[in-house]
Amino acid sequence: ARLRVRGFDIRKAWLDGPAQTRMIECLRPVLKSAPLFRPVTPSGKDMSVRMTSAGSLGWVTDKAGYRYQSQHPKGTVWPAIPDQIMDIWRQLGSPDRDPDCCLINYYGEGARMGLHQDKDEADFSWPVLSISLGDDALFRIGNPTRGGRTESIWLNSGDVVVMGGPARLTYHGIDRIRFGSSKLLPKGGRINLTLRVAR
Ligand code: MD3
Ligand code: FE
Repeated sequence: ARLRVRGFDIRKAWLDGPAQTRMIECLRPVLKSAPLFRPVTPSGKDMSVRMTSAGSLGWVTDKAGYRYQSQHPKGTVWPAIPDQIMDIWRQLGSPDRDPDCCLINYYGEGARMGLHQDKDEADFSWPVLSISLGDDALFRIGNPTRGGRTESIWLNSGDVVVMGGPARLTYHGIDRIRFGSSKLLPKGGRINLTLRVAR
């Protein structure tokens, strides 16, 4: 099914079960080379989501601020974005350019992400593509500026969302996950992949 909510293009169950399993398998070596870390906001608060990246650039945050950089906090370059993930960008993202970052967010029990805009990228004309894997997540969609009414929808494993055009700067966040709702990840939780053109 295809849903449009406030300019977000939501493809429910874009990936079937076997494709989701292949996604998790291709992420295993990526996570081995670039382990998940707990980001710290510029104000010094630990985020509840754990993160890492693949691609020439990764998104990081610490006391020095939010940014894209070419190395994992441990000092190594990020692993390449696996072909299986690039294929989804070529189908639903943009044929004109490849993403240079695949941000990998892991939500364990109780993790959430507050309403925010993604604006650390150089050019907002490129879409951002999100792939949900594992537990269900309550996704909240706001407005181009802070405040106002919001809409919430559940994202399930295999759903792909494309944020482009005027929706690119819409506030969004994850209120909560239903921990244990999916059997995809052996330890439970949710992985969200976002493909971005950072530079
Ligand atoms: C709308 N991730 O990593 S994905 C993020 O499920 C982020 O982990 C959430 O927000 C997650 O920044 C939501 C959907 C998403 C991702 C990026 C966007 C929506 C977006 C960028 C611009 C507009
Ligand atoms: Fe975001």
